[in-house]
Amino acid sequence: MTDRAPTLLIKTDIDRGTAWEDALARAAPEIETRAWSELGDPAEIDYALVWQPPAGFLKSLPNLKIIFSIGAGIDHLSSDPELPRDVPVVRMVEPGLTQGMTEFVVMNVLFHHRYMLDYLAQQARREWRELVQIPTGQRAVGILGLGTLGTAAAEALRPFGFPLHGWSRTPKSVPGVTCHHGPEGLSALLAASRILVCLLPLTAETEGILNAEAFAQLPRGAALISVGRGGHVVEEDLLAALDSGQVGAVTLDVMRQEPLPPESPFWQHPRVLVTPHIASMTIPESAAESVAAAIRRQRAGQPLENVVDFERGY
Ligand code: NDP
Ligand code: OXD
Repeated sequence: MTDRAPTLLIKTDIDRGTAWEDALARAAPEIETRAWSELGDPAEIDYALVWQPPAGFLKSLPNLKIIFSIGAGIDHLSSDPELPRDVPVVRMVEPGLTQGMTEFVVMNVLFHHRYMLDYLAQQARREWRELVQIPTGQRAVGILGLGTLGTAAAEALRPFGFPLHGWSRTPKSVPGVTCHHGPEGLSALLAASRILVCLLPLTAETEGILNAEAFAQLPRGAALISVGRGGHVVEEDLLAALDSGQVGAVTLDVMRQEPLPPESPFWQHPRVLVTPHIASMTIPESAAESVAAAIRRQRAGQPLENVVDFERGY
């Protein structure tokens, strides 16, 4: 037995100074935090809070009790062939991350609904021209993924009056949303969606789901907001759909290769808005509460929430 404090190792995504350490000291003063650069004895690490740890690293921590993903997505962990499968992985569910994604989705739905790509192009040409605006009631929005983030986005979009559709793996009921599920429910969602938002996790089943077949089922000129993972999009198919006008406008926040290579045609495409995977970010101040709550549950022998099921892939 040891009386040392339970220790949490932190490997962050971007440099946030001591934001995580400070937030965890407030939320869980009983936990010792250790920065990535101060690992010390691997046997002393009880918990790891990580984004893109080097493959094989987590296996080298013999007393690990929980792996916390700093992101909602866990593909940065499941891609590690040596990820210890006997240690629960908890994905990030925290109000700051949800709020950020909600803001980004609402902003981009409104951006495309109000033809802002066209107006930016007109401004570049010094062209003063009004485009005929349709009401929100005539612009259905389809959301692929009705989980934490997709549901929050749908709830935030509801007051604007867009007809809303959502798609999940299992049946769902979300007020004000026509819910579809399973492979058999996908076509109906696509056929309805004048704006399509992808908020799916990247799994074996969802890889490449935004392909030529899917684009062909959208109403002509539909907009796409891709905020799940770059691996959902078959990039050549998207370029072809843009060139034919089948897809009319796109927001791409996530890419197959990040950073997006300089030679990518998406950078210069007049119908594409590129953002560098910033749709949302985990906020240490609010996320520390979720991490602290999970550690307390584990220490009290209670079941953990938001544990990744590697069979289903998310
Ligand atoms: P959740 O696990 O809460 O929700 C995932 C949703 O996708 C669920 O509704 C699930 O269905 C559905 N789903 C999964 N597989 C399938 C399938 N094969 N067919 C149909 N539906 C499926 O995840 P979050 O909402 O928290 O996050 C979603 C994703 O958003 C993350 O995995 C990440 O990739 C991305 N993300 C991107 C960010 C960015 O900055 N761009 C920031 C944060 C997240 P069911 O409800 O039946 O389980
Ligand atoms: C996430 C992300 O998965 O930031 O949370 O992409």
